[in-house]
Amino acid sequence: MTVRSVLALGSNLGERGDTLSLAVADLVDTPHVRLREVSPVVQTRPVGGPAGQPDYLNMVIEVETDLSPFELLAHCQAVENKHHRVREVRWGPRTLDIDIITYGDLVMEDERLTLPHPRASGRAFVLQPWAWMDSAATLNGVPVGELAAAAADLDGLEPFEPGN
Ligand code: A4P
Ligand code: MG
Repeated sequence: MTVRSVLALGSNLGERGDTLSLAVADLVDTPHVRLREVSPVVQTRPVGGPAGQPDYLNMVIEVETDLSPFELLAHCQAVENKHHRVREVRWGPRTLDIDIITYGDLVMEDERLTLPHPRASGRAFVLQPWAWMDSAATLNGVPVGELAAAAADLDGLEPFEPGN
């Protein structure tokens, strides 16, 4: 059985655009994960965390997978680790963060994995690229474009032009 899952990627250190492209390639470099859709890349102001950290690049992808939720989480974390993600400060700068936003319609709450992602519904840096990727997408029954329009961080989000 396969399930569709939306993954969100973010980077605000190093060669951000290259990191995101390589991470997408790594995520689907297994027969267990197939790439279905890719959003545009957006540049966003940091939400939370220490003041003065650099802007992020963010994007989302939709995959089809036969991995279980925890297997998919481990796979995402292995790709983060490959890109030298070091966990120091919560919400601090990072070369690569990969979150599972949805896993089919699964709703679960575990300290290692909460689905849908508990903070996604208020974050334009996830919702707006998602809406551009899939205009019919909903989260908790609400169109993601509507959620994006209401998100506090929509102001300051812009399509990323490589070279900036
Ligand atoms: N975890 C629980 N549920 C999930 C899920 N659905 N997907 C657990 C992924 N992980 C999940 O994450 C901490 C723990 O969350 C993991 O061990 C996992 O078991 P982490 O990646 O180690 O740490 P983190 O990312 O610093 O914390 P967290 O809570 O995931 O941060 P957020 O809420 O994801 O925020 N601003 C902009 N503009 N763009 C960004 O991308 N990202 C963050 C991170 C803050 N501000 C940002 C951005
Ligand atoms: Mg994370």
